[in-house]
Amino acid sequence: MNFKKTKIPLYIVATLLFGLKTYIVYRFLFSIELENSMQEFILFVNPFISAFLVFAISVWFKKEARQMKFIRYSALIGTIIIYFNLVFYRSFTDFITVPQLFQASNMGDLGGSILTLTKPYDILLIVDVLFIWYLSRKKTEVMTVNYPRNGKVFALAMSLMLLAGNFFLAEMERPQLFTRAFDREYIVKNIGLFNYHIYDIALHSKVKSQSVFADGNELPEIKNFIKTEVKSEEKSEMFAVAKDKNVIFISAESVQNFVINNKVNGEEITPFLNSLVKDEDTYYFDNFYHQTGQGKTSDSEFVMENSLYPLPSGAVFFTHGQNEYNALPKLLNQEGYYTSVLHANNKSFWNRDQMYDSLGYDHFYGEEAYEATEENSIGWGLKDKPFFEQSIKYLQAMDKPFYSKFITLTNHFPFDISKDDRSIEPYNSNSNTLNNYFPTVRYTDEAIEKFFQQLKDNGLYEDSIIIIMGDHYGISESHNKAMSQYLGKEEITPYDHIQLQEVPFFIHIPNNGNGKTMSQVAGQIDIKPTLLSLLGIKAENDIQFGNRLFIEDRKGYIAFRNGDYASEKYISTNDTCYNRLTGEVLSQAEEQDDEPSVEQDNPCTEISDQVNEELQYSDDIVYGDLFRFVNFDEK
Ligand code: GP9
Ligand code: MN
Repeated sequence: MNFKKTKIPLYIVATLLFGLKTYIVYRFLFSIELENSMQEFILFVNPFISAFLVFAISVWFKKEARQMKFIRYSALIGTIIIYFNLVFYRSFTDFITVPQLFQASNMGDLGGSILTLTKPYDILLIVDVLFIWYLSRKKTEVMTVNYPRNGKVFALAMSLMLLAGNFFLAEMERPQLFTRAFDREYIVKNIGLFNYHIYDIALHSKVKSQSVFADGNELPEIKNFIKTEVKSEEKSEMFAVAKDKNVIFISAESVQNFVINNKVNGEEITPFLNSLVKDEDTYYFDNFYHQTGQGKTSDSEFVMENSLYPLPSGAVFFTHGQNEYNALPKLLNQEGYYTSVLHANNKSFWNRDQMYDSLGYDHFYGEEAYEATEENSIGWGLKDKPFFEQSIKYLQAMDKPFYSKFITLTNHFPFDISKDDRSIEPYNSNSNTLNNYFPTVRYTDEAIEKFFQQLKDNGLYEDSIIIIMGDHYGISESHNKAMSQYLGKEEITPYDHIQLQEVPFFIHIPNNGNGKTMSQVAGQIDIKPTLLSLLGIKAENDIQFGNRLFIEDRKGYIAFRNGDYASEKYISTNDTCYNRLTGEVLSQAEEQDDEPSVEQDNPCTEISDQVNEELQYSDDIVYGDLFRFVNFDEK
């Protein structure tokens, strides 16, 4: 490149000024949590990269005036975007999303309070814009560039390389940042506000385009399937046993069923949950599976409250938070329940703030409803014991009956716990994850025990039923070696892997007296119909894929998101059909000459076909947002 005079191109100056401003805003005006120096670094570089990406486009304009105009207006529009996000953030502790932009009520509220949400120093946001504006008008001579073609291509290549570098760092810091998409704050933190908006627009255009052609004519077929294959007319003896009782639902983070009635280093892992197994007021399901996909906790919430399946990829909470649902909180609201979620984490995590509105929740007690200090927090935040303790006052103040969902946090990967909180010692294997899992599971067990006591002490126990569910696995396949050592097995086979997807499920009904262990195959999909039945709510028009757990006439299988399943007789996984009770291989697809052989007499095939049909129908409902065409109140 030949430059006649030394020039400082405006697009570079603008990049530095605007980038610096954006960084200051991220760092000091949004409260973005930074956990390590890598995150600090990414947050520092991404504003400059984003700014360069836009301003460098200017080199393609031939006319000086056009170049300057482009830079001026880009800086102005960028600043307006920052400002609106800032105002929105001050009100919702979240970043603007496309659907929120079109949600009149949200924006209406904001419009009214925009002045109160603006701080005097916000005016400083315009300083760099004014300066860029000034330079672009007065110093055109030195500021414009007139690159030959290869110079322009160089600027473009540079932009793309920087962007790729940014994405690479982000992916390293947060694997599956985009496919799992768990939190807007993470996305903004890693790729910046502007790239986040582009991502958000792309996501919602995709979601919209999938639902825009749906017109509800798929519904009769789906309803017919549910009528013939899923629902049952059988009366349940348990119908209405908990009528008008409060429902306290505990989603126990990462607690798997293998810890129940099991020991580590000779010590019981979950003495309290074990005592519930024997308790006469408790129904314990010992063949109960989680059915989550990539959306982890949020998927488990979705399955259990809708009795629909999560999605094959991504988290449905994130991608379809604006759909219409006929969820448990909504149905309970109609019956006069006050519905809420209590979870001491940031509200935008898993897009919960939006999704909980769509599910019909009255209130979400998030991070800010709790007092978290350095002493009472660990890992992901507030520890489970103070979490339950601080929640009691909210339960006391609630209108009765209430439905309250508690989501615990301490037993989350990487299973951190301080020595003081540790009642049992870690296991000893090559996996620190598995080793540390046991003491944190025990901590959660103790937290739940204390919570039972607090409910009793505060007069909340007698009128409530308490449900405890493990949300999903805590120990992934990568720890199979350590797991086989712990379980005393030679290896973890695909059959064992499916059995390890069992999570504990308890229904505790004070003064019931008939509690027992129930061993039918059950899963999170069954919770909604079961709970409605216990509360004496019929919801006859509901469209859902689960069964009531206290009747005999059931589907008899639990489908997993990938098409595997566990039925009363079989487990189907990895192209193999197993006897569920013995683990014996009944049929295996053999691959010969790269062609799968025709399977003969595979006893698993029949249910497999039905599982796939069912998953497809559930996906049709979610992708097509089909419930907008259903009137669930119709008699
Ligand atoms: C986050 C908590 C954990 O709020 O629910 O989510 P997970 O990583 O288990 O899905
Ligand atoms: Mn979880």
